[in-house]
Amino acid sequence: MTRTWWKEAVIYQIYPRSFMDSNGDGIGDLPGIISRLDYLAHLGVDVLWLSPIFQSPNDDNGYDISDYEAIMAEFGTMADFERLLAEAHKRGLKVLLDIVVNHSSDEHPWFRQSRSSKDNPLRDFYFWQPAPPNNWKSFFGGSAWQHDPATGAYYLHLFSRKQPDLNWENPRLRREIYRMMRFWLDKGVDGFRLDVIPLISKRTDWPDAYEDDFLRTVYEIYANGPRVHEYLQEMHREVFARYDMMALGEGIGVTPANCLDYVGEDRRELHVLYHFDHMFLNFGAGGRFDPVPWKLTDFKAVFRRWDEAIGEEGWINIVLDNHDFPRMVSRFGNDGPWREASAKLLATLLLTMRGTPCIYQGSELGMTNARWHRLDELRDIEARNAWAEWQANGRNDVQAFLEAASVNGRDNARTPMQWTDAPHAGFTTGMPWIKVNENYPEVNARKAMADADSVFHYYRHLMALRKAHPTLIYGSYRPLREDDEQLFAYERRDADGRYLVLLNFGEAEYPVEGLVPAEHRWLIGNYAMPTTADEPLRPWEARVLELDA
Ligand code: ISL
Ligand code: CA
Repeated sequence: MTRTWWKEAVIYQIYPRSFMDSNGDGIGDLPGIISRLDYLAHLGVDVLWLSPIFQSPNDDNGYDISDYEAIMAEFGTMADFERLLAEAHKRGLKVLLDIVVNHSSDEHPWFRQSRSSKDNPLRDFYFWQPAPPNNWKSFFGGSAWQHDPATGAYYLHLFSRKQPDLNWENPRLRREIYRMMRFWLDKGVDGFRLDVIPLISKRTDWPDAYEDDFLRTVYEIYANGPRVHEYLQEMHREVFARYDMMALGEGIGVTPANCLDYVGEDRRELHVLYHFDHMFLNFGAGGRFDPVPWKLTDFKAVFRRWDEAIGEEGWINIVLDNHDFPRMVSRFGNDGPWREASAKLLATLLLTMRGTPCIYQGSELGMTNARWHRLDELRDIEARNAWAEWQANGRNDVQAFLEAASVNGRDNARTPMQWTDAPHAGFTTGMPWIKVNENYPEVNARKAMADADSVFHYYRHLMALRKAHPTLIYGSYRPLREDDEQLFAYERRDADGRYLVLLNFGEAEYPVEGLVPAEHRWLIGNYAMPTTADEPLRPWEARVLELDA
């Protein structure tokens, strides 16, 4: 297997709107990020992934781009971006931009022209139909086809009405996109995170979707379209192959069966992608606002299946949360009495699995889901639309909806970064665009940095350990006790070393007899070093041991 920087790196995802506000307007911005680069360098991450920073009317917080080559005015200027890039590079941090090319904003000049008349030269930069050709639904609720009065036709939008899907069948559109990508790479950015990239090729025979199974529709109808690999190979040739860069795909709809088609080293498509199988585990039939319990055995099986599928031939990301999902400690850990222990346990998983880890901002502090008490606290278009849909279906129980949003809503991960115990967690001197999590006096960066036992310092130690023991990066993955509902255990191994990771997903002690060989060295853990090899795992204990080869 080839060794590359993007396999060894740890990525840190910044959601710029909620990271740091420099001018008191309540919205995070690029100068705010610059002011925190020393913090990020101290944490010890290698690559920053910035959620979209391009000009946008913010129907979906920047995932609706109206100019791919301009900076969102609220975030700053191109000069600010160039300074951010230079200052990041000075500290050895690389920068990935989040490029959204499955769709644009309806305010993009391309769409303005496209919608203006049927014979406009840009008409088929988007998908127009005289009437909806199928029953497709949008990710954000309602039909995926929107009537447009200017020409009396319908356009496709898999996300919001303000996010019309781009028509990749059009070679001129593809050329424009590759040119735009080179524009950023020529400026010195180190790669891209490619939003919903498996969706760019559409089934233009327009088959019907499964009425009652949206996720199945995503996997089988929206994603992995007939020309997706042709487009990605072209993109690789026209863009990726010309730079030393990282192309990270958001792998929505990709499965273990087809993942190597995207990231197999011989394919010359993407370098790496992240998948969703464990992220959808607690989605019920009604999606994220219909949460259901998840089981550790199912969670572990996802990691095993993906590792087996990727093998030595490709590479994936390891992701436990991001701006689209609840906070990992609230979801997979325990955000009550065991918040710090379980946040560290999840950090251990994230940083000792095979794959390039993505840390989402604030997880290094053990930030938790917010509680949503009122509808008007919610900001996410997905949540607002979902509530409208509940009502349209005669469900008017506000409390039940807020309960579901508190478990699974995307706003949970979008509350401002908690820097200090000052008002608004030190994120802004003004009024934050979304409420701050109430626990900021307890959970904040200043406090964590001053406490040698904090989640923050545990992340630092783990990242240093990962660099010092490359087996934790490249070594094979062998799961143990796969049927156990409390223990997540595995070995990482190659010619250079052998490691055992033990993770107790629960409050009860877990006996380790039969798991730990007598000869071993304790490397790191979220409790004091055990005094005997057989000491049971304590509540939410994580232990990483080095074994004899
Ligand atoms: O959050 C989801 C819907 O329930 C996810 O399925 C999400 O829509 C999917 O992962 C795609 O996400 C990406 O594209 C969206 C944007 O809203 C998300 O923030 C982005 O990560 C549209 O651009
Ligand atoms: Ca600001």
